[in-house]
Amino acid sequence: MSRAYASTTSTATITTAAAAAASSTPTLEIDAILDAAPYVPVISSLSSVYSASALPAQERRWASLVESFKNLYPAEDLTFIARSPGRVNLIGEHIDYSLFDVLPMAITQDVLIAVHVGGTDGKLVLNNTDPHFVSRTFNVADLKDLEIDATVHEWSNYFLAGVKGLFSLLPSAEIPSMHCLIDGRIPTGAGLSSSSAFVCASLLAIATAVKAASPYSTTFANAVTKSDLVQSAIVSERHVGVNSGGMDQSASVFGVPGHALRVQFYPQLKASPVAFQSDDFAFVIANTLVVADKHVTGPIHYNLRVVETTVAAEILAKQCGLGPLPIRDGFGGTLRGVVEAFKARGVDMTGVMDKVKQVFSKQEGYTLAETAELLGQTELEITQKYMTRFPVRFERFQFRARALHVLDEARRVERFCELLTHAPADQCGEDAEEKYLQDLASIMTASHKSCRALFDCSCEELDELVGLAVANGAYGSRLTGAGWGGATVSLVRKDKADEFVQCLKEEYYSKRYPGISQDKMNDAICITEPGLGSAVVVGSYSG
Ligand code: NG1
Repeated sequence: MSRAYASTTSTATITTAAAAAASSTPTLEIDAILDAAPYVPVISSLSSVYSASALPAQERRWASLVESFKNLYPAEDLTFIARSPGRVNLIGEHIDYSLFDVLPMAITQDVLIAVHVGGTDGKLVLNNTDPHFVSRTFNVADLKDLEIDATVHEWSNYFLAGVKGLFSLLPSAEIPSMHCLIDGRIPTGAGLSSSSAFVCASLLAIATAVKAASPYSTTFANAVTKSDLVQSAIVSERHVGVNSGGMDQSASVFGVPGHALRVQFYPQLKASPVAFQSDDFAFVIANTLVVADKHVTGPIHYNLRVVETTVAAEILAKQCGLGPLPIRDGFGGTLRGVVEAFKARGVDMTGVMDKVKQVFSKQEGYTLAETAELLGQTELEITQKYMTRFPVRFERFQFRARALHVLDEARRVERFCELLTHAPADQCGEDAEEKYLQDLASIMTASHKSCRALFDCSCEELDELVGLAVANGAYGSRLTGAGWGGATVSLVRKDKADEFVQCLKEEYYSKRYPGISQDKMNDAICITEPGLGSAVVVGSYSG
């Protein structure tokens, strides 16, 4: 191991830009980055966006995007390119919407939106470099009152969610004519947050365009703060039909190169970059190539889990006499609220898990009628409150298993961060290093097991990839993101990472998908580096 294990963290509260700026007394490097730079950065060189290893391929891609933009809109200048990345979650799955901390990091793969601002046609034109997504045009004058039909799976809805976000930030904004070309390189349904990256990039593009078109503005820098972008993107993505947490948008906007991000949601949203002090390990993302489309399967998967965890919290509060819980985003109480209420009564996490087992003693789950009895509400009241805006389908709610996963996963995040940030320097040496990596990995492995057995969000292909990863030298491996398909993340030694990737290509991709092309495999599995969050790029669009 090249450096001691001690690593650094610091915290930047992101309630509002003004608050962040006012409270900023930066004592640590990362505080300085976030507090002194509350706005999404405006950058003129790709070398500030991508790592040296990613840069050559990205330069080719950006040149091709600029070329395509010129061919599509020959008479128009390219005003700027808005960019937001995907993320991989290292630990903390399905607990953001219960307001527990998570540990994602922004990745290289991203969504780019090339924009011309300032035409006179009064149109928002959306084109995509992927020909599957056909061109869409809207009158900018109609955008304010536009309703998104979440029942229709339509690619431009994600951009329109950004429009909604803009109006929630700036209700009297006038969106100028915008002609856009979008290039997304995050595989969809892979658990790498392509949808949030698209919404964040869209909101950033529109906010920047509004600033650029303003007669009072001489620059379009500082169009939107990172905190406003995150908070507004979280709420606006719900217009697309998913009752989402806030992890993805936070990672996409706040990403810091070389760092994971500890994202906290309680008592308020906070992002704390966590540096990896060791150069010796790497994370490998491997996509099962099973598309997990939570916008389609929301009623039986993602949105149902949000209901199960929310109602479990409400029942615990009622049955244990905790009083009313603080409500998350107008939806319901949270398991974090339950834990905090118990903490105030001197009950620790193990005690709370015991209460969960007592209150939810029926292992087979609860019907709606049984749920109504536990909550002291009618079935209609429960349906209207929790299952109308985001409809769900179920036979029995699995309160016990879901709540136990959430509480234990929250503890795993604590332990993982503890290991990353406070590992003592005197642990240096081969054996200590081995033990350190094994400790981190065992937390990841336990997380996967819990996702599979308690949260029921894995699938055969994810389990197979996790098994193959461990059999081929990974210290630990787990599904990342929502699950039900999508990708795994594995902890490997950096010097073994290429060999590891090759093994998975042979043992998973070539066997499951005979005849798969090298390009497709290279897209599916990669060694990942924590990268920069959202940015606006202007200028030469090169390194
Ligand atoms: P992905 O993997 O992007 O579908 C979803 C949620 C996250 C989080 C994870 C599970 C959205 C936009 N994202 O991520 O907030 O709950 O699942 O940990 O809903």
